[in-house]
Amino acid sequence: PKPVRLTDYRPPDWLVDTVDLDVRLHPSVTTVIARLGMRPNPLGRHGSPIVLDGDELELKSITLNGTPLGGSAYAATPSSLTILAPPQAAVTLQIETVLDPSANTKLMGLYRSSGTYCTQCEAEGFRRITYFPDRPDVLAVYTTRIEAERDEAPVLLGNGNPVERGDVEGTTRHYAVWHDPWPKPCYLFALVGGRLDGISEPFVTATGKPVELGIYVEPGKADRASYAMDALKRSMRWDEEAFGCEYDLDVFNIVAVADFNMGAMENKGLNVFNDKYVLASPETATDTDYANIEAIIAHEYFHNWTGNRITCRDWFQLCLKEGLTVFRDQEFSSDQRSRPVKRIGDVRLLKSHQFAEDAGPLAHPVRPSTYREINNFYTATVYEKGAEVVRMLKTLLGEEGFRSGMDLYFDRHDGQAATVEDFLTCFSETNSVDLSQFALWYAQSGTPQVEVSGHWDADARSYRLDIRQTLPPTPGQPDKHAMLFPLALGLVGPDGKDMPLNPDDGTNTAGTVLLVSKPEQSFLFRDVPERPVPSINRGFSAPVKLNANLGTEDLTFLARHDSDPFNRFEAGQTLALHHLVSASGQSREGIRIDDPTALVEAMDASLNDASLDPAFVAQVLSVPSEGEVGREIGTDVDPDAIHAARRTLRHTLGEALRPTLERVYVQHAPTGTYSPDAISAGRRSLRNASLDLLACTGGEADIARALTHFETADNMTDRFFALSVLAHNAPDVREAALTAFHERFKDDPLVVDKWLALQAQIAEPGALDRVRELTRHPAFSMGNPNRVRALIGNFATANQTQFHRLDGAGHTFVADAVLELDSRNPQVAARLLGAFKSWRSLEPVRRASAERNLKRVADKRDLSPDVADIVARSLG
Ligand code: HT7
Ligand code: ZN
Repeated sequence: PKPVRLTDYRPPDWLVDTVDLDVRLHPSVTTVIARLGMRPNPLGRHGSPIVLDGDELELKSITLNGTPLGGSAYAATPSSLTILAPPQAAVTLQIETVLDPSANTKLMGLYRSSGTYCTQCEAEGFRRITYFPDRPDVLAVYTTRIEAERDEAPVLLGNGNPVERGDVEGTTRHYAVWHDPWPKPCYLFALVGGRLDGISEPFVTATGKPVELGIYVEPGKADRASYAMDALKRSMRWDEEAFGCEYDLDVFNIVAVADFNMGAMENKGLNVFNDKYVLASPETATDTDYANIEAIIAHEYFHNWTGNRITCRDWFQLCLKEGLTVFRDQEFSSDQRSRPVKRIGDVRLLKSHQFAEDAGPLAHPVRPSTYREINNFYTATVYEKGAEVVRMLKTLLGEEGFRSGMDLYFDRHDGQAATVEDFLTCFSETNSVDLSQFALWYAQSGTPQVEVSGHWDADARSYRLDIRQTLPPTPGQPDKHAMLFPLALGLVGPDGKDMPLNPDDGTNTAGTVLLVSKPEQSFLFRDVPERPVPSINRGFSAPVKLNANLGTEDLTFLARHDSDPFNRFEAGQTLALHHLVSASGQSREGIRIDDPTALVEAMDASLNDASLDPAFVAQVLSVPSEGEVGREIGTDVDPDAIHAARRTLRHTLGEALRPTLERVYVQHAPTGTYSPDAISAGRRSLRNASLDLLACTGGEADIARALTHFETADNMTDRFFALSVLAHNAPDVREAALTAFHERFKDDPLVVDKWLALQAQIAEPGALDRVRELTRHPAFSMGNPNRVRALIGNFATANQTQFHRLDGAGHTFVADAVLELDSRNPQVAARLLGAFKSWRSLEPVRRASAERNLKRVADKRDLSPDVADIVARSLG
């Protein structure tokens, strides 16, 4: 397909005011009759034909203003329908099409998941249901009649409010009518029909309006939906309190389905979820699952305002809803749980996914300027970096300044399809600031590299920070401008306390936040009587790669004393990173920290500090990922060397910290029945991190402890964590434990996914054979995205040594899987291919094998646009 460019945007020529749909569900021949109330757009080109999008549709009939259209009045293909010479006035266009939901393996449009009819329309799936101007700036009011066999689909759900339901006389069929009064783009359309169990609860909004909340799941699983319901109610209340956003319909429904391309979808009043992000019980879900459910339920709910009431003008503006909504869900989770621990987790995710994306051939701006396949832009850059940009805006403007801009945005753009410029204008207006340089964050790709060096002048009692920013070249962007970003700063005195900051006149700060805007800039502080250690980019105030030039001593000091929890954590990570880079024999900087004593002491200090949150200490104990070490090394990366260095370091930590870890393990033993709350989860995470480091030593007693932990666990968090410790560290007991786990949970696909994922991650030469074998296991199916992600996705993204095997067999296996998946589900195939994104940084032998396999994929005839786009950019 031809590239779509942001600069080519034109308003639609025709608008749609109303959509009346009549959907007659049938497993293989579903009929859709769409009645569209349309009119010429005064802002469009006068006299233009009506051009509608379609995809794999079979047209049955068309009428215009009640009159059937003859063959010469329109041109129809499976991918478009053009009404050639429509009157230039309001018209009613009625179109009848048929489609086959059971044959829909792409899981876009209307499909069947385990016998349940459901839809996925974002980004361009509505055109697979009926011919329509499938673009987000066409907003219409929808009324949907859904009809089905009563037995097959007793539950019939649509957008908006229920209006009517009944039996179709003289048949075994019934129907339901739903009306959504809020104009919306077609990507927010949804319907569901199936045999589902549900739970419901009432909610009363801040202004006293009652709302009936419903969560629908597969029969027999309703008892696993209560945590999601609780998270939904907390989200609704939080959005009222934090942003003044109240819900606006009589009902809000969530449906969990087993086959879903992504995590969930924010359809108006009818969110559809991957069941992985709804279903939870202590026996089947881990603490991480609970936290993800809470976050994703919140995220989709928050879209009701940031995405639905105010939507995107075009798909280039995707970050307008996604980045902003991720920021909002992060804030929600921070308020529900520990803010510092949430921040650490979010930054870890950002670094592992987004920094990796920014450093490779798939790098793109938060708001791309061109795309060939929009499905490939639901990325860490649009979502996570997009959220960081909103976070920086808040840091720059302050709590009140940020809220005033948000208030204006909600007020001014309600009911509209908006742009990033519209969003930023609200903040510049309410705060009287020029945000034009800040806007570069939306346009320039790549992670800024920030070099900072500090100089204390004992005589002048002053401290100067010299800052240099560079932005590396990225695809299509060889040269960059300097960015504007907030760099939160502390100067930590020898007593471990923050010194007062006295910026020199002319030093550009807002409180303790430096405003960095030039390629090179210095900041001067007066009245600094002793040499401080600078704590820079506190709370990760800017999404940059920081090099603060701090030595081991200063980093150890910060790891023990920094009052900013994020930087206290980060100092330990930097120590570990330096060690791992040099221990893997790949240091290019000449930094050598072969002796991890400083790191051991810093970790020991945190383990012994009773004032620290256990969840925080658990984070302190985890060393940077193999991917992060590889990125630090940059070129000629040898995953085996990194893996070995990491394994050795963890072994060393386990031995060196043994007495403390053993005590912490005992101290944090469970005290009562399982509860997923943050405090209990934090205790479990520290206990499990201790178990893990001890077991890394391979000691007999340590493995026996892990086995007991596995066998006696009363919840999935502990059971699965112990299983994973055994799988990675105890080859002798691994198989028996894996078999016992499978035997116990074999009827639960979401738990079987954990079992598949774990085996895919074992960093041993047998992993590929094991994964191959598991693709033939009855539990595995190429048709279910969760299964594919669990087994093949984890092999490709979370098993660096085996995916990047020296003999190239890992690459060949994943490329083969991509080719097989491509004709079935291009979106899932394209995402899997994204695992090759860092291939250019590998050492030559592995790099050659990755390139060979990418070229093999590229050479396949009739590749989907999704895979063709990823492979072309990866090789480009
Ligand atoms: N807005 C939703 C994105 C989404 C999606 C995109 C493409 C293909 C399938 C999809 N399912 C959901 C989810 C979200 O970010 O909130
Ligand atoms: Zn979203």
